Amino acid sequence: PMSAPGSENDPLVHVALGSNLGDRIEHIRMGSREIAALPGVRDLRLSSIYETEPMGPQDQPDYLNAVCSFRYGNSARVLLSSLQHIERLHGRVSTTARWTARPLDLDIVLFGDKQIDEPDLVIPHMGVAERSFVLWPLIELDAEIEVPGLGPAKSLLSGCQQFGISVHSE
Ligand code: A4P
Ligand code: MG
Repeated sequence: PMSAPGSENDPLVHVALGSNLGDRIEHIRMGSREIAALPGVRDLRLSSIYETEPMGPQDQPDYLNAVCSFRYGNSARVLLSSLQHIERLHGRVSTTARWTARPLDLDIVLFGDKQIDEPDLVIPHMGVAERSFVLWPLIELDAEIEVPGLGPAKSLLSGCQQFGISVHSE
């Protein structure tokens, strides 16, 4: 039989949130509420918020980072364009420079066990194995989570740079 809307078969999706401009906590919290309100999203959980030194150019403020997980009933492409819309709502100005400051950055880290390799959509997100600020919140939400093609997230942690990560407390 066809699976009903809101089916248990919907993939478990993980999205990384990052902010290093403006009211960083508010961008992360509002961003996760906006994701929770998207069509097809159920059971959203947000990790703790972590503070990290910038990866890439050092002449930018420290980041707050978090990960949210949810069940999702639409395609990865629909999710990507919805996330880009939310980024724009938070005043993101698109530039050609990589790794530069932004009010809100949203990356699809995992989409169930799917592997996608297209010019504008790569899943698992290519940075996951090198980014403590993605791995720690991911493991906080799902201790046994596996990254398709790379293995347990836990085992990736020891090989990655830590970017001075700490749990952010207000
Ligand atoms: N894209 C491909 N795959 C995906 C995916 N799985 N999820 C494409 C989301 N987008 C994906 O992204 C560029 C293009 O990636 C999109 O058009 C989409 O089609 P972008 O968000 O517009 O640009 P970007 O974020 O500047 O790209 P870049 O260079 O990939 O940056 P990152 O990797 O997002 O890193 N330091 C700390 N401590 N914490 C951070 O969160 N973030 C960045 C940005 C730099 N340094 C950081 C942090
Ligand atoms: Mg990005």
